[in-house]
Amino acid sequence: MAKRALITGITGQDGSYLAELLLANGYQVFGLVRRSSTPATFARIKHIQDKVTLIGGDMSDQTSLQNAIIQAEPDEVYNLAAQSFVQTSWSQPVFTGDVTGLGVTRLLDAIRFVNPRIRFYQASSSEMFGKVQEVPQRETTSFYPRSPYGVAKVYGHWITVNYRESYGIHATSGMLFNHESPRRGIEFVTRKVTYQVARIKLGLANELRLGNLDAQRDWGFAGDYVRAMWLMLQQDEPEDFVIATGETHTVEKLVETAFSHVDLDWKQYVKQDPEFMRPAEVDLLIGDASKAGKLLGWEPSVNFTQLVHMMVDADMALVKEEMRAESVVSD
Ligand code: NAP
Ligand code: F7E
Repeated sequence: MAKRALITGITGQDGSYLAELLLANGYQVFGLVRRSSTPATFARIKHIQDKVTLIGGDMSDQTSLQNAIIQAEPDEVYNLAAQSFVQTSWSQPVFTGDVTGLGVTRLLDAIRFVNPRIRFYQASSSEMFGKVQEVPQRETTSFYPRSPYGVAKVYGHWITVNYRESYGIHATSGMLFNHESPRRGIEFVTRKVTYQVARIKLGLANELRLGNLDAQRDWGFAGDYVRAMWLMLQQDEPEDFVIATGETHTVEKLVETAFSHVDLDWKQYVKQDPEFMRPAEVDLLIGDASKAGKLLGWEPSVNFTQLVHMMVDADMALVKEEMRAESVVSD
């Protein structure tokens, strides 16, 4: 019989890649979606919407989570739903704590009541390492979060460990470093850069306003990282894993790589803007995924330069499409 999986956050970047992967692996896929007052377009999962079952619910609502689990009868639950933008977590700290932190407990408790044999994946984050206590960061590195988002993710991590130890649930925390793709939200720095590079190249814009160019991140490809999530739930025993490329680059290097891919000099277009600086910064992230390599056989297939080029190429095609659509409307 086909395995069944419930994905919270199915409409997000990772949710869409994970749904594709699970469908390809023969799963019956269910996804939790929030109500919206405007017609929901579900842009990232449009191409697979007839193959998945969407269930209404919200991470802040216990009843809806319990109902989703009763309805989906999943073998595996992947908790990807979160208020995931670090900058917003300073302006909406309580909401972030509720959805990104407490939401994990709501979901785990629903699993405990409905069927504690369900396997559970928690989308933990390198933001938990924050002001890093060790370089590179590994599973045993102490946490020092630097944002309300990072603090909420530390809570989500420990409640996952706690439900594993208290109730014997097959619960895993995947500590994933930044991962990106052409489906990345436009507010995150990689996509903000690649989309604006395309607009500048095509004559629609003439500057790119950014915050801290010195921050260093370990950026990988989202398609590789959802494969690691699935592998974690196929292990006999639940364990926590760091997923990362083991390479780090500055935001400035990201900018330079993106602009030079379309033969532009970034220095002519990039302006620093205090609006995009954070109250507390995570200066350096670089992960050691050797445990995942050894136990899961996981390794990344896309490197930094390939990732940036992939995203610039996709945004060049997207902006051209937007220009065509615009000219049809104005005709
Ligand atoms: P994303 O694109 O921002 O997607 C977040 C998803 O969560 C969306 O489907 C969103 O639904 C949903 N969501 C938000 N609030 C919700 C609520 N109250 N109830 C139900 N659903 C809600 O994030 P992502 O990049 O795919 O990341 C997936 C997960 O991994 C997140 O938990 C994130 O914090 C974590 N993570 C991400 C990275 C990374 O580099 N991408 C690294 C480590 C950990 P709407 O479409 O309705 O907004
Ligand atoms: O920022 C700097 C910014 O917003 C990366 C989320 O998926 O990964 C993500 O969190 C860096 C930071 O991602 C701008 O200060 C400079 O140092 O792309 P970001 P993030 O904060 O690292 C982790 C692992 C997650 O778990 C999160 O959910 O880039 N930066 N100038 C900027 N960042 C943004 N967004 N915009 C700028 O203009």
